[in-house]
Amino acid sequence: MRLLASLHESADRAGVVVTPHGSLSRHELLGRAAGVAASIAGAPIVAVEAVPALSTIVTVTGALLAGVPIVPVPPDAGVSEREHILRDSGATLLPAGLAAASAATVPAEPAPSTAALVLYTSGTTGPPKGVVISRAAIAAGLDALAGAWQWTAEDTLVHGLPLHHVHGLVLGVLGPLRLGSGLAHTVKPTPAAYASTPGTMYFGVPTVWSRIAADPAAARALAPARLLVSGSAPLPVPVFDALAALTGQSPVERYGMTETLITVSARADGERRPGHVGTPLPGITTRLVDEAGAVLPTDGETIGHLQVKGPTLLDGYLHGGDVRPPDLVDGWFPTGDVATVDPGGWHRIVGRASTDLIKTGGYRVGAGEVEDTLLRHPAVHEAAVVGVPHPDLGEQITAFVVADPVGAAELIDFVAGRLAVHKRPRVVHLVDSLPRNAMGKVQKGLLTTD
Ligand code: MLC
Ligand code: AMP
Repeated sequence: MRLLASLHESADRAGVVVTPHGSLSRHELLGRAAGVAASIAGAPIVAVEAVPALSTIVTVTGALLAGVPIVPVPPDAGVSEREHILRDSGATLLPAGLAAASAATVPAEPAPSTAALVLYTSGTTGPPKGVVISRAAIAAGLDALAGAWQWTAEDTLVHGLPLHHVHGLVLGVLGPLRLGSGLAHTVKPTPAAYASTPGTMYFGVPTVWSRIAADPAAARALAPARLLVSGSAPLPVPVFDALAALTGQSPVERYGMTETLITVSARADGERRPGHVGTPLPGITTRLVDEAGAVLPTDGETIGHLQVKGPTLLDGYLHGGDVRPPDLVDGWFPTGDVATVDPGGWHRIVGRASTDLIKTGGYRVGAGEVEDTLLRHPAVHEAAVVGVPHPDLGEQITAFVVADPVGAAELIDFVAGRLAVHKRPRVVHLVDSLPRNAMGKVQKGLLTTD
């Protein structure tokens, strides 16, 4: 089956991909994407400015038709992050509105093992790394979700998530294009936009759901939907409960990573358990291990490092033009998350093993890259960045800085201008010194915001 099967197989439907600024039928999308494919055929790798617009969807679809790996560049990326992504990937940046003429000839389907996407994502230190994801992984991941969520061509998916991550792009765009559902992209994931856009499935990160839960009229407008899906970060139990009360249905939670796609989920026809992310999707196996790698019991209480195995795993990280395979342990990918699993297979994500990976508004941000950027400001001598629990964002990026006299706003703008805007610290504490241990390492646990 072709990766974007519905584009080739489904009967056309008017306005199958819709944004507030326009719409495309499947036929129009296929023609325009085939035009893009013809204009980039043979390129080793391309990049696109992933603005939330039809043009991005056309360009990504064209690259997938051509079998050319594509790097979606965050549209709010500052100079340093943009330069890093383009230099590291070696990709040519195509304009979002690549003015290619429509074409009638669709290229032959590339091999399933071909790289489809390179998604840049943060590690604990250093600049973001390019995660290489194959067509086969995307196909397997979407088919597993189709089963778990009973996601069919009868559905209309609504979301307004960014188009440079797994959630908004792989699930939120490639899902409808493979499975045949409609897609309404609201450009921004606001409560008002979701409430005014009819659909059967709504995707959001917990920050989106928490804002909807705080807007009862908007939440009630989603009552007719078939599925409200939350992922990318922990959904607070009070938000789960508020959504259930206001919409008459409990949200479906699912868990995943850029490197693994979605691996664990609640099912459309099954239980939805607050504070839990569900059971492994078909084809995925999971296990908990201790620090030494010994397998731990799945008794619902024992906390261990979560590892996953299956067909949705990354090919590797892009490195100097090569794909460096991930550090798998006998085929198991170490997620970096700590979890419990109960005898029925229900997973509860307890947190991350490292405090240096922050999840803010559903975005993954490495403390190291924010610290490195702050240190490039001439007034800054030392910097330590942490994620502080936050009711709206999950975690709020908070910086502790030893510096010559400088305003917090200047440092925030300095980071926002160099990295993606959402990587900016929302709060900067100017301090006399950072707490360090005898080895000179910053003791982040001792940083307090009082
Ligand atoms: C603010 N802005 C600035 C600025 N401060 N611009 C420049 N300099 C500054 N100092 C601007 C921003 O550009 C933006 O402009 C506006 O202010 C608001 O920005 P914000 O405050 O950062 O937005 P916020 O409301 O906090 O966003 C919340 C959110 C967002 C939920 C909408 O965090 C979001 O879209 N999250 C989704 C993340 C996601 O998709 N993650 C999936 C990862 S995949 P403007 O013009 O834009 O309004 C994954 C796998 C899986 O995790 O399991 O799914
Ligand atoms: P990213 O690579 O940006 O996709 O981030 C992946 C990380 O997001 C995971 O390692 C988890 O820490 C977190 N995550 C994703 N989904 C969930 C979820 N449903 N609950 C808790 N954490 C999640």
